Amino acid sequence: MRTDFLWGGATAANQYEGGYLEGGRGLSINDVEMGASHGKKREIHETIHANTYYPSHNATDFYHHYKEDIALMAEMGFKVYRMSIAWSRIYPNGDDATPNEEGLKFYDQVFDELRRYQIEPMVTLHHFELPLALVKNYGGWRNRKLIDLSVRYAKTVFDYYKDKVTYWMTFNEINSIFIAKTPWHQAGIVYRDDENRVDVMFQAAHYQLVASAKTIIEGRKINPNFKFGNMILYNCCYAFSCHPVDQMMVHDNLLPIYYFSDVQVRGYYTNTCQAYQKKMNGHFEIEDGDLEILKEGTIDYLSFSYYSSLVEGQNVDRSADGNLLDGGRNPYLEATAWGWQIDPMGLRISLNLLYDRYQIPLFVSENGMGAIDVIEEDGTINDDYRIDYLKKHAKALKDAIEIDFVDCFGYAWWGPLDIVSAGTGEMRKRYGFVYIDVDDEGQGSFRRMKKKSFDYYRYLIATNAEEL
Ligand code: BGP
Repeated sequence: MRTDFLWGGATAANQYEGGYLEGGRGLSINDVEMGASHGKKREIHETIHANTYYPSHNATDFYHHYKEDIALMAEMGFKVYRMSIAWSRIYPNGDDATPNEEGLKFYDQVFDELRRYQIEPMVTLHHFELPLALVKNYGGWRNRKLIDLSVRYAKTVFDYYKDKVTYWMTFNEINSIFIAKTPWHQAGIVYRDDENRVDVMFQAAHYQLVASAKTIIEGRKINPNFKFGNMILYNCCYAFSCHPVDQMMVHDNLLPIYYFSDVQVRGYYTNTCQAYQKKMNGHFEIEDGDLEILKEGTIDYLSFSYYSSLVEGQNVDRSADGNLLDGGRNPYLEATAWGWQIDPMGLRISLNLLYDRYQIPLFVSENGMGAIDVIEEDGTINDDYRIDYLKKHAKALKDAIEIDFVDCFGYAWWGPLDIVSAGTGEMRKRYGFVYIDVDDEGQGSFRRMKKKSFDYYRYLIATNAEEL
């Protein structure tokens, strides 16, 4: 593997930080989302209800443990740590006249701590964490005003951290607006009875694409050395049979997956975008200047999340699950307890498909498996299943780089320390190499305990995956 390969991990503020009202932070959309047991929908409230558990309020308390946690990342040998900044820590209501100094200070201390261990921060500006006030006062991303409000927030943090952060990402899983069951996470939108839902979705998507491009244009003026990436949810999808119709169904399945990256890499709405607009009968307003902004504000690298693969076709058993996706069962693959099909070769295939399509550097910004971990009598946590998942996906990554000549410069394991599940709000769906003692009701000591996989990832990074 290339010696400068960035091994590391990834988290999101709303799933990890906690301290939801500390340091002047304002409420974000996650703070009114209840937890849910496996498989049920997370209930969204208008306001915070008394005596109700909201997983993001404390999450696993990075806010008070960041020094300890970053030391654990350093002990594993991390070269990069992908994290998000919560907009509502910087502008509590999203549109405040001045930024919240305590919020700026918190992340400044985090970046200084990372610097102590030569860990490169990679910062996501929008990871499903819209300030709640922007939903109430503007209607979320259905409102064009959010373009300039988000660019203003971005310029504030670009300016404040211009000497500490080089790698930035605009929107996490920007294509999830087309894939998730609701646009709440991605766009802070709750559909109104009188509106055309498809048009609202395409309009919000357009505003976010313009915002992403404008953010990049403005960021480059602040520091021309900034490296800007996007982040898409990638759906590795196989045709269930060699029937040509099944293959065409795979093609159609990928239209929303490529919709955003086509614009963010190429700088315009491609035929794929037009095909999806036509397929969905989606219409939206484009204002003068928008297309020029899209053309100029393209990205330097493409990042994506990959967890599992799915099957598409005329006669599939649609009982499989995945990251925001559902689809066909693959009889050749095992699945996690949450039904996500474990497919290391799928990561190699995805890297090839994305690199062939875009020919720009790639970064795996999320990969991992959620599992139920058990603490043995002797206090050990023997997560050999997680070691097996990591080992095989690292091998697939290495093959893509060394055999297929894909230009991939880094890999971030999702949730290197246990964090709250986005989909279900559960803690029992654990991803980490470090167990954090919090349960599905938010109770526990918050004590950090290394799992067996902690030493394996440290070994993998130390040997740069030479001995998989
Ligand atoms: C992606 C998000 C992450 C993370 C991941 C795993 O959609 O970018 O925030 O949550 O999914 O999903 P879950 O947490 O539901 O297991």
